[in-house]
Amino acid sequence: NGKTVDIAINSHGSDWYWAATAVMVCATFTFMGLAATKPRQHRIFHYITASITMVASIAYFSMASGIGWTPIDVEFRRSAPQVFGINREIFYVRYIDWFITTPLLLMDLLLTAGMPWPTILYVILIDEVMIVTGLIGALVKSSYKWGYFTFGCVALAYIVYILAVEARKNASRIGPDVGKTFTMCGSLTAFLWILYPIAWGLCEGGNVIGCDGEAVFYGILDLMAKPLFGALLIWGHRGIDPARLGL
Ligand code: RET
Repeated sequence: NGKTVDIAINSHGSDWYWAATAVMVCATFTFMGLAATKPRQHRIFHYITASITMVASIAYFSMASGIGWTPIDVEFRRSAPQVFGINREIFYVRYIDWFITTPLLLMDLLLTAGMPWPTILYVILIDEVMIVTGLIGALVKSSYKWGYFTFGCVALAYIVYILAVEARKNASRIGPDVGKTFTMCGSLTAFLWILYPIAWGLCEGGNVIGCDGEAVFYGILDLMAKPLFGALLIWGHRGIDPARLGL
């Protein structure tokens, strides 16, 4: 489509997206390999974490190949004429990835904190609301997109509250090692997740950053929120018996 902004997709796709795909694939095999070194009843966090990077591998493979996006009309922006055409690439495949992987990330964290199932399921529902409102907002042309964005931000505020207050309390009650692992992975998550709506506002929302900038911004966030997060979580669980978490 000649009217969209150049996102460096050519005969072999996008190098940056291919590099991120490679990292996601390597992380998946590493987490699966580590699972194989443990007895079956000690593999739950390996399985969840490997699933996260597995799904991300396919999402990044799609984006690297120039698949999974649609052009959406954007507003003219005199201050940043370089970043827009008549329309802009919106990678809806990101949201399919997030719809599957953000609940798994929350399961990693909330199971570590030993939270009860009803709470976990409710937080996951709110998380799905956040992702779906983000997708709809990205596809809406008019300024109503900011209404969807606001719903998503309220959902995120609730999730961050559960992580920062309720789950943290629960984790430290189980033991100092569990508390430490949860605090490390939970803080990283709370910090990174708050940056996603900022990226959204500058990319899909306000069209302030171009498509290459979007690829780098979301890409770095995704690499820290999935492979780095996963490595820290699995490392944190090295001395923790899942039976102590009720698993
Ligand atoms: C959106 C826009 C609507 C408002 C909010 C958002 C938050 C998204 C988040 C995404 C996290 C993704 C992760 C991916 C893993 O790699 C949907 C951008 C609040 C928090 C962790």
